[in-house]
Amino acid sequence: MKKLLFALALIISANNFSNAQEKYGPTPTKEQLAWHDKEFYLFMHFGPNTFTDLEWGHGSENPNVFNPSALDCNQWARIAKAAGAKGIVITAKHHDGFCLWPSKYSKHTVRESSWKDGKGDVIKMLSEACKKEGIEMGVYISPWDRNHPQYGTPAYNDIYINTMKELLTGYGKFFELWWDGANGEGPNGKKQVYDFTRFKDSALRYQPQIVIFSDIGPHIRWVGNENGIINSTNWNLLDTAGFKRGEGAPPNDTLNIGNYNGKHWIGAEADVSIRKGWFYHKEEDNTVKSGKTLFDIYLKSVGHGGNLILNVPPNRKGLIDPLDSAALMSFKNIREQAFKTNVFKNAKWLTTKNSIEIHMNQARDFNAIVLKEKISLGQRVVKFEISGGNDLEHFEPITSGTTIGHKRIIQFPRQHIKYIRVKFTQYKAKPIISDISGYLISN
Ligand code: FUL
Repeated sequence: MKKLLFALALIISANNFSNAQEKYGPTPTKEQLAWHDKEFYLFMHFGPNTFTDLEWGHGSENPNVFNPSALDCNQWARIAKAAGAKGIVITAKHHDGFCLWPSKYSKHTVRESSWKDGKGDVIKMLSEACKKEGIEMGVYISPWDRNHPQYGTPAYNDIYINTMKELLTGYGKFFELWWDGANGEGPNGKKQVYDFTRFKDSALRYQPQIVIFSDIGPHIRWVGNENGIINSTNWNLLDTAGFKRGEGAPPNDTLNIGNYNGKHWIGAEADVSIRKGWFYHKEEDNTVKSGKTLFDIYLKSVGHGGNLILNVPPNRKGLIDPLDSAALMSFKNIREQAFKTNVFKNAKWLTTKNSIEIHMNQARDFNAIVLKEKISLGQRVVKFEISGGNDLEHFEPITSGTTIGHKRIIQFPRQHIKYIRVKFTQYKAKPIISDISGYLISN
């Protein structure tokens, strides 16, 4: 009886694991927090490469090659929404310099193409479509420009800023700005010395809420591979001093794991394409990943505390290909099915300084636990162990893990038990767990 009363006294509400609700170490800004909550969104590579079957256009392509026969951004946004994606990030300008909007600062744009007699604007159409569907939008603006005559001269830094300004002030709010790390030669064989400090200050002046991606942030980082996989140990922290974007970036495994004691909160965004290439190529139709493969990637990106940006490149018609949309819907169904029934839903939480126990009123089948840390107060858990049983006196080990962060999906062999304990065996500060749930995921 005494034991029971003690246990009851420890039952506290879900998001109140610790009373010491003080920040520990670097913490995310409110924009970064909102970004973490998006978890999954689409990437779209679209432009002359779609029509020339290149991955890196030369910048000397005839703009007339860009001529989608049935472009429909509403179809993109509809499919994104139906797939559960929170937004679309589009290559407004890739390395070939071609602008999907009629930029004043370039002569290599949709205006120079015969598509819609040079009167089209993909960015406008997409921003309207996203608004209509209630999803968000972001832009990839490649600093590397293989077309612009000024590339490789200081003047190009101003041109890049003006180009950003047009996009960031003309089409409503964007949630994300994407800077890839590639930096090659321009049309005159020169390389550019980018003024990223000015680029960043300008972007944030035009859209203070925007979250900027690059190898090293400032807000979110690359994960060191293009397979969509984040290490199971994932710190949202990174040291950036002395590092550059592109060739001067930290080693890929550092980007994949983060820095244990990193000075800045820079979350991980896993990028991957649904197909072999980033742009649509008909001969890669047989490389479209299955819903099951995409779910596996999801478990290793979102399930490892980061976000997943999944590239779904429109085809030459200017539509998401039926093969890709079918895979997206299968992915969505697998996700929904997997996380439909939280077996811990009506269970009691019992917490101590360094553990959480879940007491269900009967044994249930499950093979996955989802843990969330209250990251607004910092990332704290270093290691945990999960055990359980049907008798409070006899718990057997089930599995163990390392970091948690925004979300950690832990899988293990199927259990049929009533009691579960997550013990935090190493932490930087008192763990604050905002949620715990259990699922039976079919494989
Ligand atoms: C890289 C680029 O070089 C690829 O073409 C692609 O856009 C990928 C997402 O980023 O840096």
